[in-house]
Formats: sequence, structure tokens, C-alpha cells
Amino acid sequence: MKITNAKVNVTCPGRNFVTLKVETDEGIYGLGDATLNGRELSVASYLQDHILPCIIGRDPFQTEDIWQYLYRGAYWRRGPVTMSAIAAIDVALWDIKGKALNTPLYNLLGGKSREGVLVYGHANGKDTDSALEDVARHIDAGYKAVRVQSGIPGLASTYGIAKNAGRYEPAERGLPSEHAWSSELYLRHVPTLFARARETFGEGLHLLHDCHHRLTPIEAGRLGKELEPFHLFWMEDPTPAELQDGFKIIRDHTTTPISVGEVFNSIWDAHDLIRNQWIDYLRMTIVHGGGITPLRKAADFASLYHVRTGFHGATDLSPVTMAAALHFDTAIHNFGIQELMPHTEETDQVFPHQYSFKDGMMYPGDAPGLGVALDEKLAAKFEYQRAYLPINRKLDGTLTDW
Ligand code: KDG
Ligand code: MG
Repeated sequence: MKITNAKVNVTCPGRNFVTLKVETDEGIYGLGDATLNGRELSVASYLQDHILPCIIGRDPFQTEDIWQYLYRGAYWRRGPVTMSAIAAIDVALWDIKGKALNTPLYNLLGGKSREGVLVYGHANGKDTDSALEDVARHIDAGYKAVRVQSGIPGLASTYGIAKNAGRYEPAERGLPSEHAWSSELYLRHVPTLFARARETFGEGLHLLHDCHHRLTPIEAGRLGKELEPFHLFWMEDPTPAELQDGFKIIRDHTTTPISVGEVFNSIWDAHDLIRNQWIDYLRMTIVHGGGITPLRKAADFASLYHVRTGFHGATDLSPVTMAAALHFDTAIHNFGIQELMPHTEETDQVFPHQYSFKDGMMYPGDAPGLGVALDEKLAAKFEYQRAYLPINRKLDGTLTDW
């Protein structure tokens, strides 16, 4: 089998997605997600202008060699643009392999290790009461695990809170919007939110929280310690992770489990975190982590240190990534949990898929390959719209992490 053609599709059914379609001489095609929120066109160009000419004529079954060729062959390594582009190729090739062998992707990754994939949904609200009402709605919808974010008294807006009740979508048209931040106000509020959540819903529900990279290690240690009585499933991205040693400080102070990695793009971003057992869950995803080929190795490495996966699954990861993640989650031994932020109806129509949700679990379906398609005609109706993620400033105006 040979790769005969590859094209990049950019569409905006409510939000932007970049998708790669790789075609072969046997009429089988594969899809890969290349979406990098707020920087989409840079990945489209990396693929179109630099990678695609190198893959025509190659054997799509050679996923390992092609991955090494694109990673080592560029000389310039790592970074979210490079790794998202490589991931798109890698995932499309695994999709082709599955279709050519007439088997779902999970069978190529080890077969089913579990019946279903535990997912967590996002509850949010402008204050504690409305956040808890949203938790109740998630329980009614069948969720067994819920991330809880609420507005912070004294701050006009914060990460994870929908402007109008309902879905939260951080990327916005126009130039980046600005949020105000105070760690003092946040640290005062969050333990009260989780005290109320446990009191209201009991111990049977998994509760999660995303700090979204905003605390120093010692502040995160304090928060983790204060959250211990409420038994969180995890505290996510407590501090920016460039300095991996920072996580030792958090670990030394709390038994609240830690997840990190949605902005990672290489195992080297997590190497010390894993081998020192400073984290519990790795969130680096298939799209931003360079594809299935390196993620499989990262997951196996993590398994040696009791670290499980907890893949990022926000709406900026397309249904192609969601499908790939669900196959991966089904197959590997050290799966932990999968994030789920449901896509809009328009997005689901542009990407018809086999995966499904029932009673707090997801299932990849049994179609060959990924089990997801791209309706190119419909996609063409939704033109790319430039959008940015917000920025964050401390109350005195200093720029800080969003
Ligand atoms: O593009 C950025 C979002 O994917 C991110 O802000 C979402 O933190 C996030 C999460 O945990 O889903
Ligand atoms: Mg997050």
C-alpha cells in the first residue's frame, strides 16, 4: 500500500479544527487531528508546506519509521506546532492500518483491557450554588466523575466558568480577552466549594478540579492539603510545569492526587515528574503529544511508576482525537480517566463518529480504524475564524499564567 495524496482541512463548526486526510492507492484513507487552539494555521502550514511532500509514496504501515523520520529528520525537535503536525500524520496512518486490517484501532494497541472508559464532565457556575446545581445536572446525565469550577468571590471572571449558563468555551473571536487573578481570593474560596460539594453529594461521586497552572508550588501544596478531607480524584495543573522539580514541593505537602500535562508535547516534559513519582496522572494527549506512536511508549514508561493516563478532552481536541483517545484508553493497562467536554451539534455533524456515551462511560465502537469520518462538504460551509485564548493579569496588572 502507498500514500498517494494528503490534504489539510480547516473548518469552524462553532470552533476551529484542523484535520488531515491521508489517501492511499487502495482507496483507504485515514484522518488525523492537527488542532492547536489559537494557533491553528501554523500547524496547517507545517503540514502543508513542510511535511506532506515527504510522505507521498510511503507505506502507511510504517508508523514507527515515518514517526522517526518526521521527528528526527526535521532536526528541530519538539514544540506544540511540530508535534501536533506529526501527530496528525501518525494518527491518520494508524486509522489506515485499522481499516486495512478491518479491525478497530484498540485491537492494534493490545485489545480491550476494559469494557468502557470512565469519563469526567465539567460542572461550572458563577458561584458555589450554581456550580453545585450543574454537578447535579451531570449526575442526572449519568456522570460518575465531575470536575467542579466556580466563580471566585471578588474576581469578575475566571477559568472554566461559562459567560452565560451552559457550555464553557475559552477561545474567543477578536483579540485575547483579559481576566483578573488573585491566588489569595482563589485559595480562600476553593476549599469551601469542595466542602459543600462533598456535603451535598456524598463520597460516591469522583470530584476533580483544575487549577489551570496558576499557583506556585507552595500555594498548591497548601490547597492540596486543605482539599484532603474531600478526597478529590485529582487536582490538575497546580503549577506551571516547566520546572519539574516544583512538583516535589507539592508532593511533600499533600496526598491529594496530581494530574498534569495537557500542554506537554514530549515525554521529556514529564520525565522527572514520572520517574520521581511526583504525579499520579499524565494528561499529555495524542494530538499535542505527537500521536499514538510516542504516547504508547509514554504510557508504558508511566506504568512503571504507578502513573496512569488522564487524557485532555476539551472541545478544542476534535472528534478525531476523541476517537483515538477512546481506543487508546480501552487498550492500555494504566488508563485512569478521560476528560469529556461534548462538542456542539454542528461539530458532531461535520465529524460523524462511532463513539458513544452511556452512564458515565464512553465506548469507541467497533468500526475498523478510528470510527470517525469528515463530512468535507459540510465542513466547507464553516469558514476559519481567528480566535484566541484569554490572558490573565494579577490585580495590580502583572501578566500571569492563564
Ligand atoms: O485550549 C485550552 C483548553 O483546552 C484548556 O484550557 C482546557 O484546561 C483545560 C481542560 O482541562 O480541559
Ligand atoms: Mg486543564
